[in-house]
Amino acid sequence: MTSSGRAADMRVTVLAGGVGGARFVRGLREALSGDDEITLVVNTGDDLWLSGVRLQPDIDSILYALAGVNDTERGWGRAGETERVSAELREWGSGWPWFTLGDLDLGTHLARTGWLRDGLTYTQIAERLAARWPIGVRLLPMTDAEVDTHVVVEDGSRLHFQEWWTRHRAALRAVEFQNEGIQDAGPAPGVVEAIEGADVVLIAPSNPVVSIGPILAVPGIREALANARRVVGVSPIIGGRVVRGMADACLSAIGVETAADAVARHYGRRADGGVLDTWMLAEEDATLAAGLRDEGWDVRVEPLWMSDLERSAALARAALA
Ligand code: FO1
Repeated sequence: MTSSGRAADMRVTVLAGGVGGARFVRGLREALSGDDEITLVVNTGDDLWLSGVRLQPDIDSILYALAGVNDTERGWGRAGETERVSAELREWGSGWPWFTLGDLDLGTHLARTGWLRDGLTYTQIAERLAARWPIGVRLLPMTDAEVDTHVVVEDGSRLHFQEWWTRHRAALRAVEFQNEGIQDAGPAPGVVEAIEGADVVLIAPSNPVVSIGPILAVPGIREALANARRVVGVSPIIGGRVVRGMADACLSAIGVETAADAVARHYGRRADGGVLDTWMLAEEDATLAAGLRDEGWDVRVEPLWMSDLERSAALARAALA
């Protein structure tokens, strides 16, 4: 038995985006023992080509956070970062002046791009990146295909997701998110097996639209979830507000209210053709539980603030329970 009082050798698969996903997984890693197996299926819908290199922001955010080399202040990139190359790229007019490629972070992008040119897949590259630090989890991209997200805004123009998100801070009213080419993509090798073979699949409190949305949109992943043993989702909304990021702008674009029960209904119950068996919502949103229960939902009300590692671990334990 582990310290949490349950049998060892548990297999847990998490569907996750970047920063919120990383916090949740750090807690999960803390809550589980070394005999347990954690597989992360990570969103790659935020990916982009810039100045000739391939960026995978969610993969990198999770990798850096689990390795303990992330910039906790800024929320993305490496700790102790310098920006000499980025300044030089700006002088050349290469890339986007509002988007910074840190020098250490660029090392990751250069390595990845070199491996891509050598013919490696994103799955193989994630494995190589993860081998650098003892991160204690298996990191899988959701797909080996490139499915960069584009955002159609009110005036009909179409921007790369990163331009909408970082340059415009999600302030241009989005009317549609398009994961280019996703209909022809398939789950990366190992993803379906990780979902179907897990004791429990957890949907991290990541952005439901642009982090979890692309993962669920990869053909074959919803089908794998339908065959999973148990699927538990954690609300990214606490007290009617998004915990971080600008998920409210994404939710309103797809006509979903920024509320914990609305996000649950957006994912749907497996019994009704959705993806979840259980929904965890915050104590601050406890009044929403009754309505969901009336609709047949299995709802757990828990403290959801992941303000430190112990609280993240407690949340992970609650999700596993
Ligand atoms: N976010 C910013 O707000 N400004 C940036 O210049 C920026 C650069 C950047 C470079 C690499 C990387 O992996 C992430 C970066 N981010 C930056 C974060 C990123 O745009 C988003 O927060 C995520 O993609 C949304 O999950």
